[in-house]
Amino acid sequence: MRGLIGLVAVLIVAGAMTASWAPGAALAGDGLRVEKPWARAAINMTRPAAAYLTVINGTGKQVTLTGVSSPEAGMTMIHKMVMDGDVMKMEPAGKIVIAAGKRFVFKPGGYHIMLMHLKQPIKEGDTLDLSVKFSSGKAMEVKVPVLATAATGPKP
Ligand SMILES: [Cu+2]
Repeated sequence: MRGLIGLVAVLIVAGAMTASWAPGAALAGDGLRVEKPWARAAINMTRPAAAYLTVINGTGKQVTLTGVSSPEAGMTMIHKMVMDGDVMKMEPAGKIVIAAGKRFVFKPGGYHIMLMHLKQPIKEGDTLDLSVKFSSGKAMEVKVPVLATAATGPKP
């Protein structure tokens, strides 16, 4: 009898874990969420891949995104696109401050996550693991579907 109760408890815990991990979303508690993660495949291993996502700050206070890492990339940077005369170029974005109740969108032509020094090919259909880090010390682990090299985003 005791064995049966133990099994039921394990099943309840497993069910709760599945419920909090909706596809494409990650939770770090306290209302911090990531939505619509996606990545652009790398043309080959010497070229970077890029990842995009939306961070929603429902915590009620300002949060600071300090960096991103991935086991698939030797180096990961947050870049932003800026105009230099009439040439668009990218530069390190530094820390990203997100006010309470606001969302921050990474997208092509704007802020993006650059995955460099790839350890394996990143191809369409793969899933990347991204860890999004915050100044609170919290990190969100995000599963990122990889789309084609010329993709402009997931289908709505
Ligand atoms: Cu870049």
